[in-house]
Amino acid sequence: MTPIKECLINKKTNITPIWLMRQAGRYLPEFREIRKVNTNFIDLCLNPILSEEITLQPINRFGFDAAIIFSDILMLPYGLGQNVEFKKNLGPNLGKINLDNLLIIDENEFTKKLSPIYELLKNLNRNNKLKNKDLIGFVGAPWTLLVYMINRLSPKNGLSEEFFKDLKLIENLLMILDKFIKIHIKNQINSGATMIQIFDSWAGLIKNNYDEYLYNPTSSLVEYTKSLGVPVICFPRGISDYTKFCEIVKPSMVNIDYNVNPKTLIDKIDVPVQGGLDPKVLLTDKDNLKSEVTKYLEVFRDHPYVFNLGHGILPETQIQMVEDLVKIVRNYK
Ligand code: 1CP
Repeated sequence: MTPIKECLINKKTNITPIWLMRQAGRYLPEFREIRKVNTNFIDLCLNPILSEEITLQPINRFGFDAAIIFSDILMLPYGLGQNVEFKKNLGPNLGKINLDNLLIIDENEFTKKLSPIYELLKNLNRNNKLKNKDLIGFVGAPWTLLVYMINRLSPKNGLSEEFFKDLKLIENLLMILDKFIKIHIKNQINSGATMIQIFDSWAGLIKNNYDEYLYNPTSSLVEYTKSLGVPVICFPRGISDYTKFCEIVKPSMVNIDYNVNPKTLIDKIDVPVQGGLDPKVLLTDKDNLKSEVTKYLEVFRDHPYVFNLGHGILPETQIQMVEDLVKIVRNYK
């Protein structure tokens, strides 16, 4: 059994498994090399040879306990026919949506468009490089995908009133997303994903209507993934009440963000926990890293815990700090 599965199933806590969100990415010189000559990000995600190489880069370097496939949450709107581009210094830039087209897209067409992602998973399973490690597939949560699909840009500066002006569109999109996110989850599992993570990176922007935008749509995906016999990790970044979230949504494990105080959470949470460390700590020094990492390890000493960050690793992170991090976690007794 993989270390993370042991942690989830046997609640064994004497070793702490580790992997990092965005571990395959811009902080790695070997990733930047590939990226330099592959300027179209979507094409890179649809290239199973290169995306396999990128997925394995952090595994080969650091020996993490899980590989997360190199892909993006915005491949789903791409699969639905929405134009998706990544622009330098701007981030994602999506095209206008056409609801009539979205309502008639069928499962086969969608699966065909995203087939290189499923091929990537099959190839990773074939080459045995992930012995005793999990292979994590992922999706964006309905709310976060809705935000990108309607806003068409990163909502870094928040959402305007304008965003909610067409409630019928929101309702229809949530229905379409529930259907196609499930198809994407099923396809990833059938191709060899041993775990699914649901990224709700913009959950913190939900101000009311938690049932409609957070609890109901996420519960539907969690229930579905569990029915396929695969554990599901939720990352509802920025919400104020992780305890309530876990009680309602019942994920196999929850990834906390760096604003959560682990000390106050620990007494109120029953599910296994992942993550928490502020990625900015990796931009400081080794002594500070050690004391911050140890805080999490101590608090979760008797609780099933997978080491990870409270959001993705930052592009400016030094390799040495990641090496030190892995050592600190591995040597903790
Ligand atoms: O070179 C580059 O400029 C590309 C940077 C990059 C990378 C490496 C993007 C653009 N996406 C990815 C890969 C990626 N994205 C992975 C696989 C790699 C890994 O995790 O090891 C995953 C899981 C994601 C997930 C993702 N994409 C999320 C959820 C996690 C999070 O960080 O909150 C989100 C919000 C996206 C959208 C996205 N993709 C890329 C950008 C710049 C953004 C937008 C971020 C924003 O709105 O500010």
